[in-house]
Amino acid sequence: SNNKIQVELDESSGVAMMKFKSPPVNSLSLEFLTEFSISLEKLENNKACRGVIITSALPKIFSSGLDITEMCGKSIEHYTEFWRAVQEMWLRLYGSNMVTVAAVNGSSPAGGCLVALSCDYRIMAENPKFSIGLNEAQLGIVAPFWFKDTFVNVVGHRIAERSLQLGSLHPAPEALKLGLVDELVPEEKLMEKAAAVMAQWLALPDHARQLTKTMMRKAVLDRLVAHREEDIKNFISFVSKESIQKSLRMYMEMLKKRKS
Ligand code: CO8
Repeated sequence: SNNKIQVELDESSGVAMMKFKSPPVNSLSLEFLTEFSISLEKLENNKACRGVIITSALPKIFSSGLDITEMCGKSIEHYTEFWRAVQEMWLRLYGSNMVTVAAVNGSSPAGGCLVALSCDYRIMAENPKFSIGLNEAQLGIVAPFWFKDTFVNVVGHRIAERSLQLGSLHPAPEALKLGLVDELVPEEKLMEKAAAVMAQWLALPDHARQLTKTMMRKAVLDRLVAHREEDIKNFISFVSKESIQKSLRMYMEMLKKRKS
């Protein structure tokens, strides 16, 4: 299927625009993740593409993170397939040879934050109603080690430690202060700014930039590659616990109640 993510490559600039369009909240379901990985792979293998800007086609939400329903009351086989798809997406995005810019035009909790953190540069709309962070602890779950590694590589150990323990969702201005995003711009300027940043990064020779990126990210990528099956087992045993299932169900109920 090719309908949850819009991809448009501008051959003249070598820049692809990738827009998440999976209402209501761009949650990262198995289907979404599969399409995301395939889209990235296609761009990666396309010589005409040197960079990708990732944003949301929905108002107010970049991505609500992993689809919680994929982690509730499903079979071991399903959890295995789902978790492999989460890993695959991250390995492709974090390890991408392309320049990746996240234009965060809405809230971006948990897995949504991971997507942004995995890019080379993050620009966020300056609306303080939009927040971003790895809030797993608030759901009674623990961010996997490679979520944590990615976070530490962006903000450093101390900020990551506090933010992860508290499961903080940081409003845009705070996210900027922490270095969780690189800059804030008025929402209507977001795409223009993303294009300008992309042009700046693409002004360098690809080869040197790519080798440098690999040098910076390889240790963290290799750690998941080396422990991939173990990480899946870990996820399954964690998510299969009745106490965790209960936390996730309560969290989903809280989301629904908050609405009315
Ligand atoms: N998964 C599934 N459904 C979701 C999710 C989600 N992540 N987020 C929202 N929804 C659903 C809501 O339940 C609601 O459903 P319905 O219409 O049937 O009631 C619908 O989407 C719309 O949501 P809201 O009404 O809440 O929309 P708002 O615009 O008011 O708010 C937000 C949007 C801010 C995105 C809000 O929905 C929110 O905070 N969502 C939860 C985000 C979150 O905490 N995600 C964490 C997911 S966990 C993760 O990504 C990493 C897990 C790592 C694994 C650890 C090992 C176990």
